[in-house]
This record gives sequence, structure tokens and C-alpha cells, in this order.
Amino acid sequence: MSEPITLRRFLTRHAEPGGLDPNLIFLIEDIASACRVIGNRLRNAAFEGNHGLAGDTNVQGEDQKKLDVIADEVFARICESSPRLAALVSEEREDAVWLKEPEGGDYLLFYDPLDGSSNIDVNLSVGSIFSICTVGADGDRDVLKAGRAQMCSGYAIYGPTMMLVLTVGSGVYGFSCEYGTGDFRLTHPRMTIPAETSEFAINASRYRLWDAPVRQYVDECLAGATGPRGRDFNMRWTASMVAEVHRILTRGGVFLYPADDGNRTAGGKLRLLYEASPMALLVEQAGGAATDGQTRILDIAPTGHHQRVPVILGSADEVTRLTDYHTTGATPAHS
Ligand code: AFP
Repeated sequence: MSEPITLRRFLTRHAEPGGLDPNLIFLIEDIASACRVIGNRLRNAAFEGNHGLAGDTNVQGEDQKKLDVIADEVFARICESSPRLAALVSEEREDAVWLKEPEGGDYLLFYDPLDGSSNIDVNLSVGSIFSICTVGADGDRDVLKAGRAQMCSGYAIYGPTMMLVLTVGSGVYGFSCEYGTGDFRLTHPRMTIPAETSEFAINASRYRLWDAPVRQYVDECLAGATGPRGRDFNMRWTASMVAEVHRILTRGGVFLYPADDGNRTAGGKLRLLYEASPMALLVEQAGGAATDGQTRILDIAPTGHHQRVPVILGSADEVTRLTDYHTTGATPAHS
């Protein structure tokens, strides 16, 4: 059996159409290096005294874990020397960090260095999410890009196997980190999300806070084979968006973090630029769909670096059904 190709070989020979800009390849390789380092720091966290809180809060008022801070520093340190990277926007930093005077065609990197970090101390899967856009014109310091402008997005998942999953705008590809060499090798070509699913993911403890369309949807799933959906549904919740999206890219499903009475004033729970948008691009590239309930996530015009949005993503049929419930409020026919 021939060896699966490396990330570099994929990016230089297998990306289409017409090949990728070498500076984009350098940046993606830097991101992969950062994720490899973060994976190692996670693995050794107990020995290095890096479990627990950092004792500070981030710009969004959330308690930072020591590893949130470490992962953010690793991302910035490794990526900032990438030749045409103009700016970084991180979950852990209030403002964009400009690395050079922006020129048209330079890159902007958005990242959540450690998503699902409340799972670290209980040793469950966490991840890093990233998104790359370009600077429009020389001197343009606008980093509020709609998701459809992304050139590339992806995540690293630190699970039983460390993986890097990405799209450069044409399909979704998963690379597993080989133990020993540390190489990311293509093990999951053309990941696709089936349109149909019988699995959903939502934090059900928020049931009392949900709007009617979400309650209706979940009630119907829970009613199972004798309810309006006519079949049984399974439920999963890992509290780590990377792990949820990875499961959906692997076997289908739908993930919801909707607007509810507890998060509506903030706009939702998940952040648009470095959580919802990159995941929405991956999900669409894999044949799924992503919406805030009314609007395609990739069409939302951002208004702030740390803007939050409601998120519903995954298997297209379920996302369409949920969008219908939100837009028409109609009680659907059996299916
Ligand atoms: P943390 O990074 O603070 O653990 O948040 C993770 C997250 O943003 C996302 O990855 C999960 O889907 C969601 O929050 C979990 O939210 P709940 O705490 O409501 O389960």
C-alpha cells in the first residue's frame, strides 16, 4: 500500500484549480506547525503544570485557561513570520494585530487557538479553528470579512488521533498526524456530509430558553418512530464545536447553538469570524449547510471582531427543515 501523501504534497500538487499561491501554502504549513506544537503542549500539560485557569479573563469576559494563553502565543509566534501575513485576529486578543503595512493580496488569519477548552481538564477532545482571507487593496485595514470571502478554513482536532481538516475552497480533506514523524498525511479525502441524518447535537439543558422553532424541532426528534418524524433520533453533545463538526463531517448530523433567551443580547454563543464562518465553509464544501436560522452564515456581514451569531449546521435536509421552522413557523408534514 502506498503511503498517504503529505500536507505539503497535497497543497503543492493536488490543490486546484491552477495551484495555490506559494505564500498561502507557507501560511497553511505554519498553521499546521502551530497545531502540532499545541497538540504536544496538550499532551504534556499535566507534566508542565499547565492544567487549570490562567487567572485572567479574555476580551469576552471568559476565564482563560493556561492552555488558551499558551495556544494563542504559539499560533502568533509561529505564523507571524509568514511572508505575506498582514494581520492576526484571535479569540484571545481584543484587537487585530497588524504585522506589516497591508498590501492587496496579503493574508489575514482569524483563529480560535483552543476551542472547547473547558474540556481540557477532563481530557476530552478540543481543537483549534482557523480561517484565511485576503486584504482587498494596499492600505486596507478592514478585517470584517464575510465568510464567503474565505480562501481557506479548517481546524485541528486533538483527539485520539491529532488531525488537520481543511478546505482551500474545493472539497474538504482530512490529514492525520503520523506518530513519530509528526507529518500530516491525507487519510480522509473528500469528506462529505450526507443530506439525511438521524443524529442531532444541542445543549439540551437550555431547553427552557429556546425559541419555539428549536423546541418544535427537538421535540419532534425526541418523539422518535411514533412521532411526526417517523424515526428514532440519536443525540450527542461534547461541548467542543470542533469535535461536533468533526463527527458531522465523518458520519453526518446536525449541530445547533441557536439564539435563546440566555444569549440573545450577546447575539448568540459562537463567534462569527473564527468559529461560525470557518466551520460554515467546511460544512458547505462537504455538501452540508450552515445558517443562523434565517441567513446563510457565509453571507452574514460582520460588525465586530468578536461578534457572536446563532449557528445551525450540518446535514442539508435537517438545516433546511430548521430554517423553514424559523422563517415560516409552519408545522411541517410528517417525514
Ligand atoms: P469553551 O472554549 O469556552 O469551552 O467553549 C466552547 C464552545 O465555544 C463551543 O466549542 C461549544 O460548542 C460550546 O462553547 C459549548 O457550550 P456549552 O458550554 O453551552 O455546552
